[in-house]
Amino acid sequence: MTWRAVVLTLFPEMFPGPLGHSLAGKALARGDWALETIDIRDFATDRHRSVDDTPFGGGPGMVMRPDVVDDAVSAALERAPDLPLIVFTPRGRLLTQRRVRALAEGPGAILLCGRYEGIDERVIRHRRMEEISIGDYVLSGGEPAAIVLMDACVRLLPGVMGEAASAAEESFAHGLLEYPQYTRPATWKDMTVPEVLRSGDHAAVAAWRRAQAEADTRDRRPDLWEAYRALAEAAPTA
Ligand code: 6GU
Repeated sequence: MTWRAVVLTLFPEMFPGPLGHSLAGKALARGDWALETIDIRDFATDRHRSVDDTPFGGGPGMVMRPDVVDDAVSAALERAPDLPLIVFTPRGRLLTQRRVRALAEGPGAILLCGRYEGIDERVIRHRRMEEISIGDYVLSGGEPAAIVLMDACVRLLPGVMGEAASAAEESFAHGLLEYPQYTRPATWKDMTVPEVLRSGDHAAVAAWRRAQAEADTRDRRPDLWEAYRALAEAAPTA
């Protein structure tokens, strides 16, 4: 069964964008996954085809109208009634590899991209949308977030990336950053690749990589390191 993404956006020309290239693009061409867009503006009802209006209570910018968004969502659900409905907003839960994995194992997703200062809260609640953010910074719209989510899911689909994907995914699932990588030449700009990586001693290589992953996680991501340590304390061989 083909993994399916239905994207609701005011900017359908932004898709497939980067997903039309590289491994995701090849998988798309093969039919390993499918991407459809729905132009939210097609559901505007007035002469000016307006999709947004000024916020109640005042403040800058515009808010996407609930009636127009709801009609666009209805059209998506008619096409794909069994897909989970996700809206991208910096107010959402942070996207995690765990959620990506679950979505990749499912049939796909309907992805609603908000623009401007947001979407009227009532349509989000009426449709019980799952609100997702991709990080603590502000984008001008949800489109890049939708591309991020699809990229993360598609690379996990069977046959898309093969062994490399599962290996990298496993490392993150263990809660540590990936170890650093090196290739030829062995010496470059006075920097030499760690001897152990060229030793052929697989156990020593594994130990070195593990130590590097732990040190880098401790230095760069104290949040991940704390969670990892808490887990290690509960189950010492994890
Ligand atoms: Cl999903 N949308 C917007 N507009 N900004 C974001 C985001 C989403 N995630 C992080 N920043």
